[in-house]
Amino acid sequence: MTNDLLIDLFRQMYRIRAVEEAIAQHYPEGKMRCPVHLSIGQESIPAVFAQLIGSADFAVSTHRGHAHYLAKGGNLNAMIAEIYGKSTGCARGKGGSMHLIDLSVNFMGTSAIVGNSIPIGVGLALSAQLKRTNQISCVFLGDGATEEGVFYESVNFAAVRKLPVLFICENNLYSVYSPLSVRQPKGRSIANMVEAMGLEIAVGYGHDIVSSHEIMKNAIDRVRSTGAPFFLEFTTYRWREHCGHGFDNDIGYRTQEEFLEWQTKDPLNNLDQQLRESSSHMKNSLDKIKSEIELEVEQAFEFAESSPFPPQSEAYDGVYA
Ligand SMILES: Cc1ncc(C[n+]2csc(CCOP(=O)(O)OP(=O)(O)O)c2C)c(N)n1
Ligand SMILES: [Mg+2]
Repeated sequence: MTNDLLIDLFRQMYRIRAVEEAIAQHYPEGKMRCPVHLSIGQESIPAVFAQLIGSADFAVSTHRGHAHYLAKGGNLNAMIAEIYGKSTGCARGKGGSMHLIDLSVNFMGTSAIVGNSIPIGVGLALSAQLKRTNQISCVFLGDGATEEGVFYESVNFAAVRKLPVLFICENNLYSVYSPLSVRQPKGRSIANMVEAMGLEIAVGYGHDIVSSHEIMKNAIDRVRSTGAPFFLEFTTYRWREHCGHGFDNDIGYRTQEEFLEWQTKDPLNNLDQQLRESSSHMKNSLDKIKSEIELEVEQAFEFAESSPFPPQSEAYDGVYA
């Protein structure tokens, strides 16, 4: 991978992390009145996705969807304003963190209901097939979502109708406080199960950005050339509590040792170090990228804070339409 590509990956990862760190920092002020599910620690796959997908293709995501929205090119100001419940938000302040959408880049939505966006993503692929648009539909999901019935219905439908869907499962080993070991039989592979349903699959270690890039690029090419669905499973790890701005390693469902071990595998930190060691000029370039991003993030929070709340007269707009 060239240095330019690596620097771009660094930029993508740093931007996503800076946004979510700022959300975590401001959250205790009590102005964001919706739950937030942060994906700090999981930035590598969204960053790789950002490099490989443009705005023409569709994407949908989950309750933990900030990174996917940003990776697809979703408007940052509109996302932060949405989390602040402001009328300038991407869902006009009515949806909050779990209802992100930016139609201008075909980011078609996220949902608070686990598994809910999967059939929507498959339906978008059906629309692309019927209209012969050559778009593909990318469906982000967690390991927990593969335990929902609708996941199997959707995968089956995508296989039978040969739809251009790229499923991207970010397996962060947990569903809320339940590890995979108490939810699925020992030794079962999610990807192998999906392969048995008729899909091509690939599995990767999400924090290896170079191999993840290659795996995802190959999968996107396959979906585009065959028009058929493909399932990707990447291992990753969330640092913060399941829902909220804090940490929850003390409540007993995972150990501090496990958490610290995953921190050493942080793709952002590791890439930062690798790039700095690669040339003496790199430090300045990376510092410049960081300060530009920090300014952009600060301005997004100012935009959100200074935006108006939706008027009461709009309270039921779109609800019973
Ligand atoms: C249908 C449904 N069941 C349960 C929940 C509660 N819930 C919210 S997030 C979550 C965990 C989902 O785990 P996973 O898909 O692995 O995503 P992660 O949170 O790890 O990113 C659960 C069970 C929900 N929101 N919707
Ligand atoms: Mg999970």
